[in-house]
Amino acid sequence: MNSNKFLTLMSASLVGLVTVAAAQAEIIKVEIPVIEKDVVIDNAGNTQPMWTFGGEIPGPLVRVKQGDTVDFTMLNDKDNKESHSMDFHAAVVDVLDEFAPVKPGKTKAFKFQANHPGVFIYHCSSDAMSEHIGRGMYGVIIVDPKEGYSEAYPKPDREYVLVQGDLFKEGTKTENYTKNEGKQANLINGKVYHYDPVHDANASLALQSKPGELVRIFFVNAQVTDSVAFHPIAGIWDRVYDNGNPKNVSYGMQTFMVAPAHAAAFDLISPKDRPTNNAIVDHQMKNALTGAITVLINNDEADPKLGRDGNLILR
Ligand SMILES: [Cu+2]
Repeated sequence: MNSNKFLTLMSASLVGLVTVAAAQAEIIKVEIPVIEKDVVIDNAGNTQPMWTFGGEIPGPLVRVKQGDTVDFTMLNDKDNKESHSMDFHAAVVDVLDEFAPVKPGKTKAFKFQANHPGVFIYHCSSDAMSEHIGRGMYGVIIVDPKEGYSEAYPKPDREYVLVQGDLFKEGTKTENYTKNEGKQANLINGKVYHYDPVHDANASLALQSKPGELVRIFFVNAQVTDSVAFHPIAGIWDRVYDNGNPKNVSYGMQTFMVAPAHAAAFDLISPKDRPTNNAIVDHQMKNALTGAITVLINNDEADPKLGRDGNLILR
């Protein structure tokens, strides 16, 4: 075979491979408006002026699989006062280009390929980033591994997303957000004691599972400055996947430190033979006792709709 012919055959088979890979990966359109508005921040219905992705804290959950391309568009609502931006931690791009802020009434669009599996924060990175994050501009993107589930990364019975954020006092100045001064409470998925009927009589939600089920919690620390010491009281993390990547696994963990703007996936398996409850806390008590406690109820009456079919962030 002459070398030209060989090269032609080689490139033909490479094209074939590329086509097969491309057929599996998808382009996922994600459109999120930025809205500055009063948001309910506790179970009693109190509100505070916040800045949001999509009108809620955290913003909408984005879920893609490894290799997919995210085709993202952000509209900074014309009634807003601030410039805003989008920083996807799952993206490898140019901070001065894709993550640049846009003024009210303007749109920002960019694409990126999600090449690393895991759970990642997204947040606004406009100046001062401390205030934009501190006022609620964050959310979660899950990039499922291209291999799917395996012995190393078993299919869970239920999945939940928990995002811990700060609640600063209304009227906090920009420089105080940066110094972490004026923090009033902790938000779990946007509300103080959101899923804790033990500490808050107004709480109407808790995480639920049946005894023996594998519950996977995608946890994101969206606080401006504080780390989170993530611990399931009356349980042990069966496995922790740092950054949510199945290759970064630790077994039998009690407490796992999650840095600001970091995330991990946590597997919890309750006893099969009895109903139990867990209090999932930030074991830094200054945070737990100001809102960062989540109750997981394990019993046979668990609602089959919770933690399934895309219902990962209970609102
Ligand atoms: Cu912003």
